Amino acid sequence: MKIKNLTKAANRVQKAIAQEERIILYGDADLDGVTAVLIADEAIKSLGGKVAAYYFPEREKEGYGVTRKALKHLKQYAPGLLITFDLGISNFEEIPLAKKLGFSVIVMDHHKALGKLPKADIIVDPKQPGEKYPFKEFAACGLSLQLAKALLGKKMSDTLYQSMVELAAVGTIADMMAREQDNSQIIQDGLDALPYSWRPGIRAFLESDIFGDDASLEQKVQHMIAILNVRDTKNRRPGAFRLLSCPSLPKAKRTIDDFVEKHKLRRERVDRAADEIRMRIFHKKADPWVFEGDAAFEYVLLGALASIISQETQKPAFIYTKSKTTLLGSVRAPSGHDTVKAMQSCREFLDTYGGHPQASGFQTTADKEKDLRACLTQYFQKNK
Ligand SMILES: [Mn+2]
Repeated sequence: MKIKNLTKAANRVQKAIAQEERIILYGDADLDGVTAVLIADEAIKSLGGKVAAYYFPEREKEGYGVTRKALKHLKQYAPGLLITFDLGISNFEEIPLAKKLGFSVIVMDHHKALGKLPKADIIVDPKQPGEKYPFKEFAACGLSLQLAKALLGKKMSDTLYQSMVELAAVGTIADMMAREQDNSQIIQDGLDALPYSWRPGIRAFLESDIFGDDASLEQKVQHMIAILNVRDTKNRRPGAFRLLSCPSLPKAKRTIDDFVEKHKLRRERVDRAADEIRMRIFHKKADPWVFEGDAAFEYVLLGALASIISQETQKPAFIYTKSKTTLLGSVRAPSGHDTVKAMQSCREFLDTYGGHPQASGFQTTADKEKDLRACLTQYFQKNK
């Protein structure tokens, strides 16, 4: 059995390659999105196709998903085939806009559909209504690997598969997807392939001295992921994308040195902000959840902060940055909580929200802060 619309998507990409349409790969800037794009890129190139453009939205500047800013930039490539990875399922307005600009749109996402589906040409999302494929916990890079398999068929050589599955494993682990069924196969194959990688960006890690002598492969991968998570976007390319597609080993090594340094500085900033939050919640031990924001909390650190605080307190943690007008937040929660459902029940106080039950995000206007806090407090008192 195949994932719904996967063959359709593969056929559409095949047609685009054959007819030399402009193909645009559009991914979330996190490691899952980046590895998903890289896998699709390798599949398309190995079939003789070309990719006209890559796009990774900068969340802090333009928001999450398919953004208007992105479409403004990408319309120079229309008409063409736009494929989105790790996002798109909730872009109800932007996808019709992309179509109006002349793009065919394939959405490859693994996020839950919010009640309806965007009007894309093809949607591959194991969590969409009507999906019969039993396994739903793919990361976007796992879906991209399935697409590559469908695209390449018998042309998928062992070497090609190994080169793709190492990326899929890294992205699946980074996205903290359940390590079961299809995912455990991806992770196992990927970890088997990784030590023999040809990819300069991975070779450079393996040959570096950043790991302890007795670090296991799994520990090395976790360390690698932490460093690849340094966003460091240049020319619209996230650091992980630049490093994992870097053709030169010496250059990859220099890039890693730079990222290690940046990672260290980032760690220090996270520690400082986490201390501030710990101090604030010290007297709120009875609260069933954490809701803390500050203009000084950097947007790029929110995910890390929410996950530290949620782990320490074992409560859902909503951590946000605020300007005079806007609140922008990241949410993490222990298993058993559904933060998307929580926000759904308070949606009148939110502009946008979405993600996974245990890892999500939101945006709203500053004047709704109090009401949002009150509404969610009520929700978490009822749903501890
Ligand atoms: Mn993802």
